[in-house]
Amino acid sequence: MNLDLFPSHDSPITLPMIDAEVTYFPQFFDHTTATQLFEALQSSIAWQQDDITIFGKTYPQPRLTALYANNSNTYRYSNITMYPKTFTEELLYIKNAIQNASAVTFTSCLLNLYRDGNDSNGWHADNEKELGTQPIIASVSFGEDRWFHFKHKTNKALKQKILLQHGSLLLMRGKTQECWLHQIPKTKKKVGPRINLTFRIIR
Ligand SMILES: O=C(O)CCC(=O)C(=O)O
Repeated sequence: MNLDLFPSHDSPITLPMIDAEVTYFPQFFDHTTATQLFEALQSSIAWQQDDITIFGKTYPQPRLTALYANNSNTYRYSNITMYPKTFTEELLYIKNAIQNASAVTFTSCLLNLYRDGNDSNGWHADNEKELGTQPIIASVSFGEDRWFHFKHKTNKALKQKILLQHGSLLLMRGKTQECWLHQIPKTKKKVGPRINLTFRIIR
């Protein structure tokens, strides 16, 4: 199965995936609000570029990142330890909006800034032990549209991809992180910056 989703309407879409619970809200924030939030985040967030070590080789991470939270819990992945800063006004506004929609209270937000089509996020699952079992991840996108790919961990025939649009929300729950990997691939298309926020519960 390889259904490419390119939503053209505003109501939530449940992605047709087994072993997963993924819902996409194309226009969670309206265009004007999303643009204001994108611009505010681009300038107010303390963006950093870390080195990552994969299979013993060290590279600059192909995007900028930041971690914000309402506790001091760190987040470790790919040999990086991130230390959170306190939520900003804009982050609290976004967090409240997604908490109202999802009925989940998040502690932390990992942000990614993809500067252009060369920036990417390789295949992974959000399954670090500090996220607990069956983590709920609320992923908000602002700026340039980018494709988000899923592949099933054991059944190679199962794939899915969805275009993450300006102002959208993607909610991942249940067995999604246990059974699927996801990525934001590089693109050869000339694209501008995109900011992604993944709200999580980090204990
Ligand atoms: O940029 C995205 O939409 C994905 C971000 C992501 O997978 C992550 O931060 O773990």
